[in-house]
Amino acid sequence: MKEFILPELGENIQAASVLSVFVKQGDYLKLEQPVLEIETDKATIEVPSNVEGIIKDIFIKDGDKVKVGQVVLRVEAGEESIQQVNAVVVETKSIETNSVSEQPSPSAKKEEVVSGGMIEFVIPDLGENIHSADVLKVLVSVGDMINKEDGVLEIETDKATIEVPSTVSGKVIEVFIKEGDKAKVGQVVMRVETVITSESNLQTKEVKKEEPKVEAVQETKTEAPAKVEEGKVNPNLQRAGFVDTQPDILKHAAPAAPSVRRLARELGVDINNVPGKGINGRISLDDVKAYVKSLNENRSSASFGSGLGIKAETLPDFSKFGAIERKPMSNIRSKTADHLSYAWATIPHVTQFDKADITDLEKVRKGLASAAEKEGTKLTVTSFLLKIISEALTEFPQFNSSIDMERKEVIYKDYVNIGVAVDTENGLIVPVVKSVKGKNIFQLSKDMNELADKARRRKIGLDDLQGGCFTISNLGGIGGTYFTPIVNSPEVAILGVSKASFEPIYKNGSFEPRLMMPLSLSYDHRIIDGADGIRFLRWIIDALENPYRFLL
Ligand code: CAO
Repeated sequence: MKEFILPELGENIQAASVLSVFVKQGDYLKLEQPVLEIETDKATIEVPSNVEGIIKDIFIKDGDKVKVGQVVLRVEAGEESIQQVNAVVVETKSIETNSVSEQPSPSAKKEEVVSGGMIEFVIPDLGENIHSADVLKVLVSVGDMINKEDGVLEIETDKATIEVPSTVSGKVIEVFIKEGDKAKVGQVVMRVETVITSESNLQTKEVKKEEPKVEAVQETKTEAPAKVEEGKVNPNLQRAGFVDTQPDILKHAAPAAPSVRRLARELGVDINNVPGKGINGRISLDDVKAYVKSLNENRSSASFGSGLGIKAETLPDFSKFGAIERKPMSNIRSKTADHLSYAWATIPHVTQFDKADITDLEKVRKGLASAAEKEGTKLTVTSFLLKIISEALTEFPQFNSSIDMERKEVIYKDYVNIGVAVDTENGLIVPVVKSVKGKNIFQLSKDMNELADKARRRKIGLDDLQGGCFTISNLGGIGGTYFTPIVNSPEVAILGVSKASFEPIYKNGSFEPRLMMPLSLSYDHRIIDGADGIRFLRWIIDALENPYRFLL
């Protein structure tokens, strides 16, 4: 038996709090394997083992205070351990032989059960149409003990960099490939002196249940230690010992190299939750990093409402200054707060201001009033804007796009759906008028009024709120001059419309009273440049100022 005691932790540090115990009774503990995570006054430290063997007793648990020199755990190591491990292997071998000879099953035949068998590990199938790859790194050397799923090579195909995991456990006897080589699928990478395959482990367990043959163990005990030097732990057998002593975490472990597990542990993520993108779901360092990144993104976007992922400042006690009343935020308000905070924080906004002379448009609108009435609707400035903007989006496709920064791609849309901000008693709602492109101005007006009505009566469906390409926010029915609308992410632009009013405009050598409507176009500067911004806005203004030409 060997004891693992808490080592010196540094000057003046006599004790620490145990944050996590990584091992449990029955685990096979390896040298350097992390045993504890502890917290001292100065830091959080992972304490590695300096003993090796099967853990028999653990004397501390999470939350304990542990002192330097205190016994943490006891392992059965050295001779005792070897013998126990040998017994497992020998027993395995003898029973295996029995069972195969008595009942030759197909699965038994394909076993490479015995320790000491040689196996060649070849480059596995790398996917459709991939026949070879460049070897970036060889992760094993002659003499290494490797486990199934340990990384053997890092290779680069046309499509990705992949870590190739071992399908065998054992000692590496020869390596035939080196860094910089071009390796072909099926090419021999290394020769391994095998220990026990996972299939054989399963079979062994089954057979052992039926026939716990003690004599067989003793009878063959002399054969198996052939590979063990006296007094020394045969690494092959240590691995074999994992048959029954391997910690659960390794038995059902997600496929990942120790370095990858270490990184996951250091970053505080459960490796079993990390989606592996390698062969057979193998997890690479990049997969762990990508997973942590996605967690962070989700975390910060989840807290946008409370301040963009930045720690919120503590609010003062307002009641010190006068009477107050606290009311819960409505669902719409809280969702709007989150969404707008996200858009504001992630989109580099530019807002371009200009004015449209809608004097003639107003004449057209009034001229079409009775026709609109016959159609069962009423035309407003917003109806015209819907029609004009649908054409503008076709003319300027970058305004009808979304950005995928993860993949560094721009998504261009062939369809045109336009959201219209509606002021309701319950807050701002943006229903989306669908398939604007094919519809005439009366139909658009009808659609918009129905949606606005539904929104105000709280009858809007989820589908009515989705799929927008661009948003119009018209505050002109209420008032105001200019404002800076926030782009309705993942769209890339929004048109703010303010109240039209008569202004003296210098035209044909004299001032004329013209109905001028202020426009504020906000856009995402990542995809739209300033020049395009003003071109787009001027195109809309030109259409508003020449309604006959536009409508015809
Ligand atoms: N300048 C001058 N007059 C305007 C105008 C403008 N920019 N916009 C609308 N009008 C006129 C209309 O033409 C209509 O005139 P008539 O009474 O002569 O027919 C009148 O004002 C009322 O229009 P409306 O507001 O009822 O209809 P609309 O189709 O123009 O707008 C809607 C519909 C849903 C956009 C509007 O009702 C609304 O809710 N606006 C608020 C949007 C909002 O809250 N935006 C802020 C988002 S960010 O916080």
